[in-house]
Amino acid sequence: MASCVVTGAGGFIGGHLVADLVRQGIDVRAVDVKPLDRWYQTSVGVENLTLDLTDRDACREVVRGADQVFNLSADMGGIGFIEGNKALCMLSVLINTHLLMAARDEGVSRYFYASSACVYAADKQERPDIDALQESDAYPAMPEDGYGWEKLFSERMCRHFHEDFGLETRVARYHNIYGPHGTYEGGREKAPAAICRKVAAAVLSGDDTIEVWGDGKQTRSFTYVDDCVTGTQIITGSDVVEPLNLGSDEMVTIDQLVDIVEEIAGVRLRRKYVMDAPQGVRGRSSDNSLIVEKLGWAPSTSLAEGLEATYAWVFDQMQAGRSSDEGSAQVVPSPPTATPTP
Ligand code: GKE
Repeated sequence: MASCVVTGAGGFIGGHLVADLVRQGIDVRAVDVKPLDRWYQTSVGVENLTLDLTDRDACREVVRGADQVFNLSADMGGIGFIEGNKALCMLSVLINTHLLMAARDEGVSRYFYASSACVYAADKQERPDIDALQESDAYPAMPEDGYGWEKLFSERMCRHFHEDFGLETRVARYHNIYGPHGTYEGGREKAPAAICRKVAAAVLSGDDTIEVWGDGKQTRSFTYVDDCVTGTQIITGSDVVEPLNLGSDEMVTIDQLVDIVEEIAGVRLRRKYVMDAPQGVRGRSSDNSLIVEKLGWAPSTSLAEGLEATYAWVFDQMQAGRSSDEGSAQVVPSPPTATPTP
């Protein structure tokens, strides 16, 4: 019997989560809509399934016999993708809705939903020097159009399945997760991977200019994938039903992000600012007071440290001529270690 189901397991965060669960000796059933040869990572000893979870019967099949469900599946990407694909992003509502129904009907004991900082109200993110976002800033609701509305709606669906049906739901609001084994090209990539790709391309080609979307003064906080995987499990194991930020509170401008990647790569490049490219909100960062108060934990990997690993991986992929969609690493689990606790 699989004790954990991870949906979106062929994607970036899902692949890392599966690998970490397997390292702890946990039985995992991994699911993605993509064929297995396009999963970003696969782990040895896992039941891997290719299924379309917008379909209600598929959700029931996947959840059957499982103790915990981690729902990380969604049609999504960076701002370049979500601004131009609002309907596709909103269709992910089918996945979470059908998975919740299946989890309720099959007696799942814990259900985790991966939400996003895109649920936060636009009027709280209009300046680069915004106050970091507290969980209460999601209301009155004015989330990112399309993607953010779907995330906010699905958060509430989790809440009401808890209140009305007693399903133990847990929700994290991810703040721009980055790291190795993620998308770095093709249109869905977020800023950290995109900037790593652009700097690596300049290094490999000898070019001295890169394009940066916007004026470089917009701000974000970026969260390293290992923190995301740890935080996801801590939140799932906790008794906190309300959504919690899962994000770094190290806020930087996009120019500072580029500075750090340039320093890692050992180059200085000319920046061409593209003002008609998608830019999203002007400022965003995570306020971690609530997660620290409730769980005594918050992400701690510095941006420089996380980008060092990310740049090295992106550079290697590009140098080897691999595309980010080719699928790749097979992770062989090391002996089990202790499950993270708050
Ligand atoms: N993607 C990308 N690619 N962004 C760039 C680039 C580039 O080459 N150059 C500069 N940027 C700028 C964007 O214009 C934007 O202002 C900022 O970096 C961050 O873009 P992003 O990483 O694509 O995505 P956002 O933070 O705006 O939004 C993402 O938020 C997450 C939650 O925090 C969303 O796309 C969601 O994927 C996610 O939920």
